[in-house]
Amino acid sequence: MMSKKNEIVNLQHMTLPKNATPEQKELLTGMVRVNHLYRSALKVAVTQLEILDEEFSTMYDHSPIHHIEYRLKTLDSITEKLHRRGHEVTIDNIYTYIQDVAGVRVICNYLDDIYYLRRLLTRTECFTITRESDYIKNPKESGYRSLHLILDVPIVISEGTLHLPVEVQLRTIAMDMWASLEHELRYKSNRNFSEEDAKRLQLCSEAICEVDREMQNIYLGETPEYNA
Ligand code: 0O2
Repeated sequence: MMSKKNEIVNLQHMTLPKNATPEQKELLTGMVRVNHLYRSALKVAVTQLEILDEEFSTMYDHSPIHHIEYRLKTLDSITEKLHRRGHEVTIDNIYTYIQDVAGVRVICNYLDDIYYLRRLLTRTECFTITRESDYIKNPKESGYRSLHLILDVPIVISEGTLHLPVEVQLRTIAMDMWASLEHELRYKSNRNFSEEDAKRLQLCSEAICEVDREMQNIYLGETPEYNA
C-alpha cells in the first residue's frame, strides 16, 4: 500500500491536454511546487526518525523501530479526498484541507515503543503535534488500530522557514499485518466482502491486540494476563 516514492516531479512529467485551460495549467504548476515542498517535509521527518533509530541500534540492545515506510499522496488520491469532502481541487484547498499529502508509517516492535517514540518525537522544539487520533486506545469500527499524529514539520527553503503537516502512523508489526490484509481483503480481492468477513476481521483485531500485549509482557518479563 505505502511504498517508498521519492522521485522528483517536474512539469514535463505531467501530461497537459493540448487545449488545457489556464486553471488546469496553474494547477499543474502548483502541483510541482506541492510535490517539492511536501517531499522536503517528508525527508525531514523520515531523517529524524532514522536518526533516532540509528541511535538506538548503536547504543542499546533494543530498537523501537522495526522499519519505516513513507509516501507522497498521488494527485488522484488528493483529488478523490477533496471531492469526498466537498471541496474543489485547487492548490489552496490542498494546503488547507489535506493533512496527509506527506505520510510516514513507523512499524514498531512493541506496543510501548509507539508511545515512547511519540514522546521522543515531540520532546524536541522542532516538531509539534497539531492533531492526534489514537486508534489503539479507541480502535475504529473496522478493528483498525494505529496511533496517527499530524506533525508540524519546519523546512528551510529559499524564501525562509515553512511549516507543513506530515502524517505519522505508528503501529506494531501485528497491527500492520492486520491493516495490510484487511485493506487487501476489503478493497482489492475479487471476492465479495461480507458482513461476516467484517465481523471476523474485528475478532482478528482483538486477538492481535492480546498478542501485542502478551509479547510486550514477555519482553518485559511480566507475568501473563491470562491463566495458562
Ligand atoms: P493511504 O494511501 O493509506 O494514505 P479519511 O479517512 O482519509 O477521510 P482522515 O481523518 O484523514 O480521513 O483519516 P484517518 O481515518 O484518521 O486515517 C486514514 C488512513 O488511516 C488511511 O489512509 C489508512 O492508511 C488508515 N486507515 C484508517 N482506517 C482504516 C481501516 O479501517 N483499515 C485500514 N487498513 N486502514 C485504515 P488512506 O486515506 O486510506 O490512504
